[in-house]
Formats: sequence, C-alpha cells, structure tokens
Amino acid sequence: MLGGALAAVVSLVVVLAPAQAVEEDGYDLWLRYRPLQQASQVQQQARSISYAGKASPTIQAAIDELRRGLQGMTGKVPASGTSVADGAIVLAKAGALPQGFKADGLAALGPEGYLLKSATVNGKRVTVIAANEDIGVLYGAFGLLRALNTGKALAAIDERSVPKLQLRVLNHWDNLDRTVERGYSGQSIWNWWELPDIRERQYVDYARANASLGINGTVLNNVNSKAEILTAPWIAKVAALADVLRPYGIKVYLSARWSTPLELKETKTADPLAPEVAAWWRAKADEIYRTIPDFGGFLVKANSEGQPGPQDYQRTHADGANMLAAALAPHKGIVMWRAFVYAAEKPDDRAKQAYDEFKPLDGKFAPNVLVQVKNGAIDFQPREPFHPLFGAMPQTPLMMEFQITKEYLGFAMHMAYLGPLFEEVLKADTKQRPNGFTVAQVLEDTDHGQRPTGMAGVANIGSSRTWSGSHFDQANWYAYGRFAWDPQGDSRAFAQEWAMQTFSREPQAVTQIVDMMMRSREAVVDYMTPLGLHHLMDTGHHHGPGPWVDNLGRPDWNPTYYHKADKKGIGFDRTATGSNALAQYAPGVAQRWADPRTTPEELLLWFHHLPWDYAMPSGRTLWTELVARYDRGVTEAEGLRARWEKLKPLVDGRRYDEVAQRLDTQVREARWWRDASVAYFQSVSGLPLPPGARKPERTLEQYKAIKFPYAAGHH
Ligand code: GCV
Repeated sequence: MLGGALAAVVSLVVVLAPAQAVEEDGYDLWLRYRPLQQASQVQQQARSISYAGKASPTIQAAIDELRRGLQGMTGKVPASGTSVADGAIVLAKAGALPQGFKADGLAALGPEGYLLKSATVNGKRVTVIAANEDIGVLYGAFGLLRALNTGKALAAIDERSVPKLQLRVLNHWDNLDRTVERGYSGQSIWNWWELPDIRERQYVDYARANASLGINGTVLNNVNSKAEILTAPWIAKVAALADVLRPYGIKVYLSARWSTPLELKETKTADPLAPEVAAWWRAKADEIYRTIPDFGGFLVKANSEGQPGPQDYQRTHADGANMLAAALAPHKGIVMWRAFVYAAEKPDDRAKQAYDEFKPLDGKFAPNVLVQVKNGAIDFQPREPFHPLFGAMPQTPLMMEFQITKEYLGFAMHMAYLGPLFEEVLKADTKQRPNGFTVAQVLEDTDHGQRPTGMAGVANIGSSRTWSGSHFDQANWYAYGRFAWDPQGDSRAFAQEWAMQTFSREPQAVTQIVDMMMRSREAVVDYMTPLGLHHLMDTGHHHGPGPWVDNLGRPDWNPTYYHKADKKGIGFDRTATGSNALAQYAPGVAQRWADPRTTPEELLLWFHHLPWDYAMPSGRTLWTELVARYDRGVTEAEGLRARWEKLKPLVDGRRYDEVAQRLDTQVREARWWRDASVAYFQSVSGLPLPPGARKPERTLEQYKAIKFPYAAGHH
C-alpha cells in the first residue's frame, strides 16, 4: 500500500493529468466544457436533445451549444430530434410543454427567464428546459451547461432564473479605426474595414459568451463618437453585426455624437429645439430601423470632456435626450443618456457636478430615456463611494455604468477581480427610504412596473486571443454579466463558478484561485489609493503613480486636486466645511460620513482633510497608517504571486506562465506605486518614514521622470 501522502500525490496526478496535458490559450473563456469526472453518468442523462417545433435560429443556437458542451463534458455528442426518450434534454416553450410536465409559474418568468427541471414525462426520465420565449430557452441551455460545468448533478436539478434588469449592456469604447479608448486587449474586435462583407467567427463566439451570461445589448462604438457612424456605409456594417448577434438575443446600439447632423452639413444647427434638427434625427432613426428592425437605440455622452451637447444651445440634458427619444419612440428604441458630466469652468468640486446638473431634471425625461450613472461620482476609481444620484431621482429610470476595462486598476497587467467592487456598490444602502434602499434596489426599480431598467459595463474585450488582455480579466466580464442578471448576486459565488469553468474543478485549485481573486482588488486599492485617496494616477494614460501632477490644463484633471496634501495634512474635505458634497447624500448617509470617526476607513480621505498626526483606530497616526497600507498592498501583491506558484501543478502550462508573468509585473509595479507615493507624500509632509518602513528605492525626481508617451488605451 502506498503511504498516505504519496497516495494523495499519485491520485492528484491521475486526476489532473488531462488538464495539464492540454496547452490552452484562453480563447474558450468559461465555455471550456472539459470532461467531467461523472461523465458516463451524465452521458446517460443527456443522451439526446429534443425540441418539438421547427427550430428558430435561437433554438438552434441552444441545441448547438448543448451538443458542444455535452460532447466536451461527457465525450459523446447527444442526438437531436423531436422525440422524448429516456435521458432526453427537452427544450420546451410555454404552450408546447411535454405532456404531463407541470411547469408551475412559468408565466412569471417573463420573456427571458427559464426553468430547469429533472422530471418523469410519460414514464421517461428527462431534463426539461422550459421558457416562454426562444431566448429563455437559450439562456436555460447555458444555465444547464453552467450547472454541469460547476459540478451540479443533473438528476436533481430544479432551478428557475429571471433577470432582474431589462437592459444588460456592454459599452464598447471602440473607435472606427479599430483603436479602443482605455482598451488593453489589442484592437477592437469589430473589423470595421472588412465589414459588412466579412463576418468573422469571433463575432459568433462573442455572442455565445455574452448570451451565456444573459447580456442582451451592445453599444458598438465609443461614447466619444464620430459623426460617420450614422452614415449609410457604417449603418450597413452595423447591420451585419446585428444579424450575427440577433439569434443570441443581443441588440445593437450606437453611441451618437450630438452634433452629427451639423457636422455632416445636413442641418444648420444642432439645437435640440430646432425643428430641422428633430426632423433630421427622426429621418435618421427611420433609416436605421429600415436596415436594423430591432436596433436598440442611442447612448449619448453630451457636454462632457469637450463633447458637444444641447447645452451648447442653452438647452438642458432633458431637452437633448427627449428630442432623440422622440425620434426613436415609434420604433421602440431607447436613449441611454450619460450623467458623466463636469466642466472645467466650474470651480465647484467635480464630484458634485453630475448631481447638480441632473437632480433638478428628475421627472423631465421621456419614458424611453434612461440616465446612465457611473458607479461613483469621480471616475471608476479602485474605490469610490456610491454615486449620490442613486436613489435621488425617483421619477427617472437610472441605469448603472461600471467599467470592466481596468483604466485605473493596472490595465490588464494587474490582477484585480472587480466582483467585490461591483458588489460593494450594489449593496450600498442609499438610505433614501426609511427601511433602506440599496443601489441594487434602485436599479431594479420594482415599484414602477414597466419602466426600463438596466446596467452597462464598459467592455474589456478586444482582438487579443484571451479576449480581455489577460486570463483573469475574463472574470471581470463574467462577473459583470452575472451582476447585470442579478444585481443582488454574490461576487465570491461568481468567482467560484468562473474559476471552475475556466481553470479547474479541482477543489484545491478552486479554493486558491477564488481566494486570490477575492483579495486582489483590495490589494490594488492599498498600493494605489488607500484610505479613500483617489485619482492619483499619472497624467492622461493613468498608468502608474502621478500624485505630484499639478500642471494640467484643467484643475480637476490634476491628482493634487484630489489629495490636497500639504505640510499639515491630506484628503479632500467634502463635509460642510469643505465642498459639502456630502449634502448630496440622504441624511442617514451624510451624517455618518460627516464625522471622520464614523466614516469607514476606506473612505476617510475621500470626505475628510485630516492632519498627518490624526489618530487612526489602529492607534497609529494617519501618516504611519498610510505607509502601512501601501506596504500591505505590496505584501498582498507578493502573496498573489506566491499563491500562483503553488497552483503550478494544477493549471496548464501556457496559462500558468502567462499569468505568472503578469503577477511578476504586478509585484514590481505595486512596489513602484508604494515607493513613488511614499516618497512624494513624504516630500510634502516633511515627516520621517515611520520606524521600520523601507526607504523608497529611487528618488522622487526619478519617479517623476518616468514617462509613457505610447501607453496602451490612450489616444
Ligand atoms: C470615453 C474617463 C476616461 C475617458 C472616458 C471618460 C468617459 O474620463 O478617462 O477615456 O472617455 O471617462 O467615461 O466618458
């Protein structure tokens, strides 16, 4: 008999051999469908796929995916047909359910929900995927495959799932020349030049991946938009993509540039109240819908960061949004109007400006307009308090905008699983109602019946073989999709599902990977912007530290504007003695955050300017605590690297190496962030390093001299 430890090693090798043998490049995402341990059992339970009617392209996509997935997981391709035999997976729609199958509450699942149920029908053991519409069946097929892929037993399956938001949308910041603003995953996946003639296979795989999460919309082009996208040749390209995505339940949308008719010289003005402008947009909408009958609508960035907008004509955001909404309404299209506005000319705290602009417009938007609000009031920082507009515009549908691409969290070079960031914001209590009102509840908007609801995620998808620039960045796309389906979801559960499908079902591997993921975002917060600091990234490209930058054209683009460090202290006073941004929150929140003693430490310097010797709850001074946080971030980054090393036997070679290289980079850059920040803040505070703290490796001047004129994602 083998000794215990040796036996364990041998069995580990036997179990893991197949995974290690195959080199993987990540293209399969979480749709890898690797062999199950209980493959032969599942094979018996999934011998055929049955659908009684004529399969639409959507149903066909469901059948194809089930065949692909089951082949991968059981080693055998199931037959497909119309008969219901023992071991069939039965796809069924309301009105055509298998005889004797009771689908209680099917109607309540709506057009996109589904149920999965193991049942006996006419004496046959089957698994039913039931839904009201074809798209529900497709989502159900993906749900079933996910269940199997994450080790659930088919025989006991009994699940129902309904999306809690209507619009679950990706925002591509993709330019027409195939560059991607804040994109770190190669070029745009839209090969605009070759469209509409060439329809790449990757578009179908994109659709599959999104449908597997329930993402049902995609804005194809950058919010910093160009007029050309709305001309006939480009509409034809967009139509080709819409054709590919349609069977997967994904509608296309476009970012519209406010001044399009003027720039195309087809009107004399872009004033939203000018009849010729409204007529132009009506005609444009008609033209688009003639080519793309299910076109989703427009996303608009107006009067923000130099983009044109209705305010150029002394009109409001509501005037602008409603004019576009009127053009789209006859076609059931919608407008997603962004609240990300701030003006350099305004001396007021940038964090306050969106609220100040939009709150007075509550109730003034047309019913097919949603106001799209970033998760926080500044700009996708590693940590921000929730945006004060959530819960503050009860008469207006608000949708969330998260950034999946990591503009401010180390691009695709650093591991930072964003699930906890999304969850933290969604679970935050706005206290706009006496019994609590979380951001997730604001988005779900269950009180208002049919009002549109939604979530947008700025995509991290590109032409890179890994899709997302790195293997672990795929998890951010995944988690975004799962939260868009269920904003009350759990980031750890999503990480676990993702890890099992993407890397390994081996419990040891899953535990390690999930733990790494769950710690990774906090590590980034610590080594970049601890204790509520924000926007300290270097100029323009936002790669690496630049807390010293104070010479940009606009004050609110300078890191010094955000940390306000001087000889005496550090932090942005947003209480009544400062910008009073706090007054934009409900009293229950504002009161708690008005006092540094009751402000969560993670947000301390977001709301308070405090002396360097301020006594922290840990007993340390603020200065000592700040350095300790930077150090903790570095230690955590080193820990990620060390843990990955342990996973070497459990992960295929290529992906192991690719992740290892990035983690090495992350450790190096975490130290750089820590050293440069400590050197800078020390130069401002004049304080000695806390006892035992390591001296920065280089001088402040050396850190300041580091430049990246060709950084990724910056144009
Ligand atoms: C698309 C930030 C980014 C910009 C981005 C902008 C926005 O400022 O740095 O690249 O522009 O947000 O969300 O509109």
